[in-house]
Amino acid sequence: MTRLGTMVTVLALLTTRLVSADVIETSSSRFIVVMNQGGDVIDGPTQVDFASTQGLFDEVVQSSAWNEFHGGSSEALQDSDVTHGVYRVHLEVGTDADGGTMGTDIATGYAESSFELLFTLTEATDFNIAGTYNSFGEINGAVSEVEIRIDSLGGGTPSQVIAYATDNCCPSTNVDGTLLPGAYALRAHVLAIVDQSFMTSYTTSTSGTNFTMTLDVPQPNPLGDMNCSGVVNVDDVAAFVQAVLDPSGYENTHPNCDRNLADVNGDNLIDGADVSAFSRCALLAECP
Ligand SMILES: [Ca+2]
Ligand SMILES: [Ca+2]
Repeated sequence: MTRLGTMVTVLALLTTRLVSADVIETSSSRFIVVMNQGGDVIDGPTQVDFASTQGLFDEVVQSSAWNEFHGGSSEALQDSDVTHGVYRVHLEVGTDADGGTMGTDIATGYAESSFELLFTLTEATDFNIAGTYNSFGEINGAVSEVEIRIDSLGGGTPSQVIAYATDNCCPSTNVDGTLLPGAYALRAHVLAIVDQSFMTSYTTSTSGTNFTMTLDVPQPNPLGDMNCSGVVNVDDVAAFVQAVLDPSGYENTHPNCDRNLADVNGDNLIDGADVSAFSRCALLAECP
């Protein structure tokens, strides 16, 4: 091999080694649904869906159905927030057939809240999942269930259940692990069902979970961090001005930084309209 060839090979190896572990969040699916029947009155199903790669989903749905003798009510909520490498999931459901006449007719309730995030890891990556989960009610037609799992979607580490409970109040989980490169789904759901026509005991059923999954991947630099130091402060002013006024000059002086971070006001343009938002962030620590 020529000397030049050797240098190219060494450079290529160095470049490869410099690629750090990262995660690509590809899609998410989240929903909540409730329904009730009290005697001949039916309410629902009412369902709210949210499909997006990232972002906050914060919704509650309720349902109730009553007639003169029979009734039930249900509630489901989800407050989940997907940011790069950090997935915060809070799911709660409950259903109550207590208004019915036990054992004589139908009072039923159903509530479910589900979270799914698909992601791909480019290298072996450490993770932590910490939080609580609980369920109450599983007898003669009442069902409560909570599950948190990581499913392999091809390659990588095999699927694993992080937490599962039915009729078990309030354990907690704090799991560390490593996921090999591959495609995965983080899935969590909580479910509560009552059917009072079979009921001799519980007339309510609840379940819930509140946990955060954290992947050990680099966090992106914040908006306005024009010198890629990880923080936005007065040291970014000169680079910000250059990024706005002289794009090619900025890319020459900061080849490893992202000029798009100058779009501090988030309108997909990098121009003078970003100056006041940048100044508030860099000088007053009032960042978007
Ligand atoms: Ca900076
Ligand atoms: Ca802008």
